[in-house]
Amino acid sequence: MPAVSFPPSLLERLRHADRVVVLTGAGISAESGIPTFRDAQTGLWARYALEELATPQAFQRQPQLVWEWYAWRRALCADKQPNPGHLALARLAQHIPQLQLITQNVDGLHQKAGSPQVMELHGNLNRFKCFEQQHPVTSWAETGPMPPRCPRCGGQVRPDVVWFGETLPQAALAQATAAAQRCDLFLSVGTSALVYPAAWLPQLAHQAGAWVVEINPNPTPLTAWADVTLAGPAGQVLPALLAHTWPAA
Ligand code: BJW
Repeated sequence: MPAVSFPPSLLERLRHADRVVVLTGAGISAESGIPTFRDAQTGLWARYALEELATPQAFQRQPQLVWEWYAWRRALCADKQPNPGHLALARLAQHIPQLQLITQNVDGLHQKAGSPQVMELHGNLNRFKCFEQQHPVTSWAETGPMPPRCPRCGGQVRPDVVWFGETLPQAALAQATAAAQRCDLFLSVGTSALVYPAAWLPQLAHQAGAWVVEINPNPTPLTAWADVTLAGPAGQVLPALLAHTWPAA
């Protein structure tokens, strides 16, 4: 990675910020070995169109295919560990009086890294509910048909993630929106900023007067108007940003 330079004004703002919001996407977990979604070669959607996998209609059409895709992803994520980017964000919480970490990721790596109060906008791969009634489901017989059946209503079990066309958890979204509207600094890390409503959050923060900082090796729709762009992998940029901001820590 070419050396990323940190504008002194950014370091100063971060050092004195009371309220920081961090929004993460799949890119922060790339250095842990979890593929992102939209990479044309290696992305999670390289083999299938997203509408074949990440919509309620796809599950209704081909429940077994969708179930197996998520089972494959659960297995892929099971042994993955937080990388220096996740760990730096967990440490950031110790410096900032009010830090809200909002993630679009479903892999649980921020929690594994020790970040407090992680807000999951798109659910979690390791949580399940039934398709019809949303009953939480925690276990099933591995020998039966897949997807398994809900013990309460007999409906098909699905991962508790948010598919296209589904609403996000409303309380979390309201809290995320409020946090974006009153933060001093908004960090967008490892997201293509293409998927709404998450992609609105940095825009709301910007409109409310916060500085928006993007960390991503590739340009996104945010790059054109972000106050600072740090072009590089999160696992390198975030630890360096902390080291420059709090050199003695
Ligand atoms: C690195 C790196 C490194 C690589 N370091 N970076 C308004 C306008 C337009 C459309 C809509 C709108 N409102 C709603 C919509 C429709 C739709 C939408 O947004 N469509 C767009 C695609 C156009 N949104 C929805 O349907 C949402 N629901 C909703 O709004 O409900 C109300 C409603 C319903 C019906 C009609 C209208 C309104 C739900 C969205 C749910 C998204 N779900 C998924 C799947 C979750 C489950 C699963 O994991 O399978 O969430 S889709 C997928 O995309 C996943 C991700 O969380 C999400 C975002 O992707 P992310 O994280 O940004 O990953 P990538 O791969 O795109 O990017 C990775 C980035 O990392 C890249 O930029 C790399 O460069 C970078 N990177 N290495 C740092 N080392």
